[in-house]
Amino acid sequence: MARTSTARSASKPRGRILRRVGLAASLSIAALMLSGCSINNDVLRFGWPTGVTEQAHRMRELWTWSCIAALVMGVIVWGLTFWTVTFHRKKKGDDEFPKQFGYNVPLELAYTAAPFVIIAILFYFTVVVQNYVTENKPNPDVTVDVTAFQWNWKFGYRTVGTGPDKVDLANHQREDQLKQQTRESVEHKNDEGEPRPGPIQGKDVEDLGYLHYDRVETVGTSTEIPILVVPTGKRVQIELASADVVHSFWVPEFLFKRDVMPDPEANHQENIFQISNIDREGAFVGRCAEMCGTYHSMMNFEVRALNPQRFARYIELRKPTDMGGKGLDNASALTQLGKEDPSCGDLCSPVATTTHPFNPDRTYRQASEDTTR
Ligand SMILES: [Cu+2]
Repeated sequence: MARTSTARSASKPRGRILRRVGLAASLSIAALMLSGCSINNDVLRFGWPTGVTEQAHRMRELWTWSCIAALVMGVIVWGLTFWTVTFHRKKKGDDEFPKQFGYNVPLELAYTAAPFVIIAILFYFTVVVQNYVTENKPNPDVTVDVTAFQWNWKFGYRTVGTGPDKVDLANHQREDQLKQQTRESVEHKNDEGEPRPGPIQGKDVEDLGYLHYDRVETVGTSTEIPILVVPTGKRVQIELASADVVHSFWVPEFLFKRDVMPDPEANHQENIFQISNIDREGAFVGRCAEMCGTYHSMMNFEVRALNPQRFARYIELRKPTDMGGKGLDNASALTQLGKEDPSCGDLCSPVATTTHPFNPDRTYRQASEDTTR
């Protein structure tokens, strides 16, 4: 009898504590949910870097909601742990252990099933976002060829515009020529005069007939960082290929990188991806993210996002004269654009503003802060 009344009197403050803890937890969750309308703030980024593409924003939302889900689970687990160690400990003077819950089948089934449900939910949303990020839609506004080589980049415009305004800038003549040449020069014959398979998927390493060439190209050198100019607010398709070893195209602000393989088709690689929308003008550094040899660390480039009007003018300035353009190179076109549109400022700088050429002298030994850029 005495024991029951003690338990009843103890249950009052205990109930109050539990109610307060419950209230605090639901208030915090409600605060998080309400701020979900604008979850793009520093706290709810949970350390996620700032991206500039729609794809990057979708990945960040997945990260934010995953963190919130993990925190909710954390609060529940911490709450249960706290509740157990506080209210279900062996009391002083008690001869027996508190009630034990070992081998409680429904309970054990529940906490075995719960993690699977959580994994299934996380998996579902991950697949949804991943499908969005890797989705390629027909008729992108701009198609860019990216060719990686030891140790720099070549950017070319394959098509610009859509529908009747679409301009084909591919250099088909050069591509056909190259295919013909490489086929002739690399044809291997065995002693009986029959074709002999080469070392890469039956092709010779010298067979570069898969590479794309365009009539407007920007090639990086050891003294010039290549700049890839693209429009904001437009769907940009990027087609990757390497002229030698495996490289990787990485623009940190896109929060996306993809390996750049030689002969992607023969290597069964999906070498095409799209950026549905770059949401602001700016200069963004790009890097090779695959260890590709001696000067790998120097394989930087810059993405310059310009508004569609500026981009259209840039393409006009760069287009070959026989296509009605001015036939300027990248630096001259940007300089000219800056002259015509002084408000362009650094966006029209003829040289990269986010990184600079490295010293390719292998005997150069002086450490400098610059090497970290
Ligand atoms: Cu590389």
